[in-house]
Amino acid sequence: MQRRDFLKASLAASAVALGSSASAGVTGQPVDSRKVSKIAFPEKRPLITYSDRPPLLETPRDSFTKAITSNDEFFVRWHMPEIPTHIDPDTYKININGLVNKELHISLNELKTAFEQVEVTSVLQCGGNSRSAFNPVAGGIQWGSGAMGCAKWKGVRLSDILNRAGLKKDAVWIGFNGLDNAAYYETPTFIREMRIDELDDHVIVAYEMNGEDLPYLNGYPVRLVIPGHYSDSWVKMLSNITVTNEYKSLFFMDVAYRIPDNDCECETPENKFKTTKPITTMNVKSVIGYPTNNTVVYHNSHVVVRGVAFDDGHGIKDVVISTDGGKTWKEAILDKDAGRYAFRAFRFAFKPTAYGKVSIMAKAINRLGAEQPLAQDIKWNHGGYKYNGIDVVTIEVV
Ligand SMILES: Nc1nc2c(c(=O)[nH]1)N[C@H]1C(S)=C(S)[C@@H](COP(=O)(O)O)O[C@H]1N2
Ligand SMILES: [Mo]
Repeated sequence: MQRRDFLKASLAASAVALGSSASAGVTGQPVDSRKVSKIAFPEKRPLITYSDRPPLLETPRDSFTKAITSNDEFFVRWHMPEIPTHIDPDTYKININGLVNKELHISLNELKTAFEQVEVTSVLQCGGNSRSAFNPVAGGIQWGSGAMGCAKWKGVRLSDILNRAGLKKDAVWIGFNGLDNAAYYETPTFIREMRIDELDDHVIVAYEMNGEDLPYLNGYPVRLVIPGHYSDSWVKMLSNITVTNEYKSLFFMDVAYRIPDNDCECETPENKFKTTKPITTMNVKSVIGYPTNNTVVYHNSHVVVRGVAFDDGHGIKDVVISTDGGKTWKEAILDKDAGRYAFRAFRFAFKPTAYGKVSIMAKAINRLGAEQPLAQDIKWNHGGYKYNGIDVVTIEVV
């Protein structure tokens, strides 16, 4: 059977009945039972590895039982294969130019001493996280649920830096450029453009992650942190900030990380919607960290389901859990709030009374009342962005 046919056939399967470990594209179940690699990258423990050049590393699902993701297990995504391997912290400069009154060349030392220092705990999630749950398959890396993490970031407000440079009256766009490069000069480097009015005080130029220097693979020595927004705009190894009054049509702004510009943000594989818009703020989502697919537990034992929930900064109001395929839902206990942009860890205790395969579902609801849709109600888009179906893991009760 062709892959496509297989996927069509599996569409008919119930979203909660299957605990299949290896098959891709079972509706609503991201494939996150892939094995971690035997080889570890510098500053990282072994992670799920899709490519080593550029490095594409996913955090295993079982990490998502706690509010902070540690640096050595934090996922990694680069678009460009050429990443500088020698960065001298004594000579590194962030350049601010374009439509500014005064060009700046800020050293790391100046960044840490000549500006107000701020901290924010925030989720960093790729817009393509959980893409493998889309059915039919959507193009791109078939991430499970681990293209995300939450860290405490420290740095300087972007607005403080821009104020020091002084924006000219006609300034509209800001381009952010990292030091990574394409292998061929025709391909663009990684540049993001944002409208100045999209950026607020929460945006920081960060040099610290969970109390340490940023790991090299997470953008050492500095990266943008844009709480509440998908991480394609969180430019790593940030070296240049250019203020302009025209939109430059750069590859990543024009092609990648865009969704249909209609109300449902959806389309079909056959009918691509003509106009697109960038993905920006994150929708409400939860991921179960324990148990995971195929975990074996004893009948009538005390099982504590644990996971994390988050949204774009409105804050999580409730997480509800079902252990009967969605017929009944009970409230999980939320751990203490680590800030509106952070993971909200949750716990739910239950005693399995059935034998065999049992599915556990988690649904997060935010303070606006927005909630995760059922997997079968997820709207499809070509890029496979913004998946936030109710999370499902299927365990074995013996
Ligand atoms: N310089 C640079 N910054 C980048 C990227 C990149 O390829 N180059 N990828 C972006 C995307 S799409 C994601 S998902 C995040 C990943 O951040 P991480 O590797 O720290 O997890 O970095 C963003 N910033
Ligand atoms: Mo991404």
